[in-house]
Amino acid sequence: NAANAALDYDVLIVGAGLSGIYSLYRTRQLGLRVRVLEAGSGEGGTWFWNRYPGARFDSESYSYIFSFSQDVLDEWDWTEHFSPQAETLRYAQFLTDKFDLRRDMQFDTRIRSAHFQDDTNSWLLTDSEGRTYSTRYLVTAMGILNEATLPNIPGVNDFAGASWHTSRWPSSYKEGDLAGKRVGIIGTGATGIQTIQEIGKTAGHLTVFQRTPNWTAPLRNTRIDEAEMASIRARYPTIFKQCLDSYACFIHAGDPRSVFDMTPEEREACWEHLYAQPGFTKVLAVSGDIYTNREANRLYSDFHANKIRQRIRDPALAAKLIPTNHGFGTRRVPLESGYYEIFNQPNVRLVDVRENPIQRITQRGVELTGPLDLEGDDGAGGGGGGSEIELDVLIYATGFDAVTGSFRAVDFRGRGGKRLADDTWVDGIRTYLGLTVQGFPNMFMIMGPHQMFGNIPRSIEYAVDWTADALGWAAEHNVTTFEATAAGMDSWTEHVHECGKGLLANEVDSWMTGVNKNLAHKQKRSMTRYNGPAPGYRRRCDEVRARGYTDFVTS
Ligand code: NA7
Repeated sequence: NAANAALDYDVLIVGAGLSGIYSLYRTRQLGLRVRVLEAGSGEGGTWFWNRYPGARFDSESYSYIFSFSQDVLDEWDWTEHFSPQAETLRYAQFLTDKFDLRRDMQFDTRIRSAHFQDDTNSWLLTDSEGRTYSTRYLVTAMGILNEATLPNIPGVNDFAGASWHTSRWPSSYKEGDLAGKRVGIIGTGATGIQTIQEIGKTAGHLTVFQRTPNWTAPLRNTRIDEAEMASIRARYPTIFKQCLDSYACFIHAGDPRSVFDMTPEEREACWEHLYAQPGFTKVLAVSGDIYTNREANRLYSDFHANKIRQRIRDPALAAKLIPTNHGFGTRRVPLESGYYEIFNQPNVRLVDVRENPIQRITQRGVELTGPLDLEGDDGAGGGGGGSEIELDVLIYATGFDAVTGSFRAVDFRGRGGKRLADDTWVDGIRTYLGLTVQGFPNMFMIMGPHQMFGNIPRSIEYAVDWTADALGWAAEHNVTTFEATAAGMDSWTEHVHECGKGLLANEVDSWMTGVNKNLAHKQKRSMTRYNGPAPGYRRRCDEVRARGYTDFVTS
């Protein structure tokens, strides 16, 4: 219609990661005028940006991708059970090429603001170059781990050597280039662990600055040969069905027994068996009470603590690598390949910065508050006071302003100029279905807060399908405003909080509970994700669609 024709686009999608790729594919099928705006110089999102050595899935490759196209399932081969970054990036590029999506993608375009226009019921986006884009509908596909954060340590910009955040690994720095270098890395989350176990193999000397050890367990990655890929391909329908039926969309079903239904011997045998399996088996195929009952969690944590002790030669070092302030699985459990063994190597040293805090980053390296416990010559100045560890390369594996970070980095303004992060969410995140926000009409969030964070591609696929159906319905009904209600948002938000009750993970600081100690606005926990079962989440959203979107105000 004429009102739509006055706008540049029917739909703008911010982000060309997996969410943006599938959103474009589905929106184009609706015959709408659509464009993807992406800050990077290519598609792939997470897999475009995170190129640090060792970056890979720790979910089975063939379960952690899209199911929507039989052609893609038929044509694409996975070469490893847990795909490395380069292969996953190629998968994103393969999708883009296959469906000829690139002609509607605009790269090197960083959106700075998105303002709802009350008079025309449309969105006006502005990029960092000052260019503007108008659209009826806005789809955010910005990812949940996108805004990198550096540590709030004095002197963070003073280091004179080479330095970067893991999500900005320079293409000029290949793995072998660290050979002979004195390398430091701050952070031992999923990213730090993958990086450390890889660069520890070649770095001349690696110092790991650890504030909180994380629970981690073996990934057990192996290659997939042609015959196995054929068998996986034949099982795709079963694999996706298993994912859809399970709590968090993974292929591993939980153990219906309570930890206390088993004798200590049965438990040990069961956990040993799971520990020997690849992937998240040891995280997800366990008894559910491990994540809700303190005693059950303690027993399982003790099991894993023993495993760590068995793998580290020096008991004092093992003690530093065993988490004490949170139980197993109450933070995201990264999976590793030789992580603990790396610390047995003479070229790798662990510095516990809880015990010996970092005073500042200097021109030459990292200055600690106390003296270093020296074993051999490691270039650190000892003495009675602080100590400086000299480095050639300093890597920040310090994480992200997760989930809401992208909604802060872009200045989102809804009706009446109301801000998203700083007004609507200032006292806690509020959404309707994790897909929409009252006061922000015509805006749909793919992987926004209050979404399922389990198997992310499964969540993306559902959120995009739901959104595309809503867009199709709106186009068909000549709808120019589609907005959640305040009551809907309140009751949904209450439901999300209700689902999160009793989960030990919600009593622990982590990016999943909205905490980032480097950021002033992220000191308190918040409910960032949907904690209920995925089938229940989908049922609720399906019902809203089946009712004909009567939960929304449309006109
Ligand atoms: P995470 O999991 O948020 O980890 C960040 C790490 O950096 C963590 O060990 C932090 O310690 C550490 N950190 C952050 N700031 C500091 C300062 N100032 N001093 C010392 N140490 C610090 O991010 P990742 O990138 O590893 O992983 C994010 C997700 O990406 C991951 O879960 C996967 O799903 C993919 P802390 O624990 O806060 O004490």
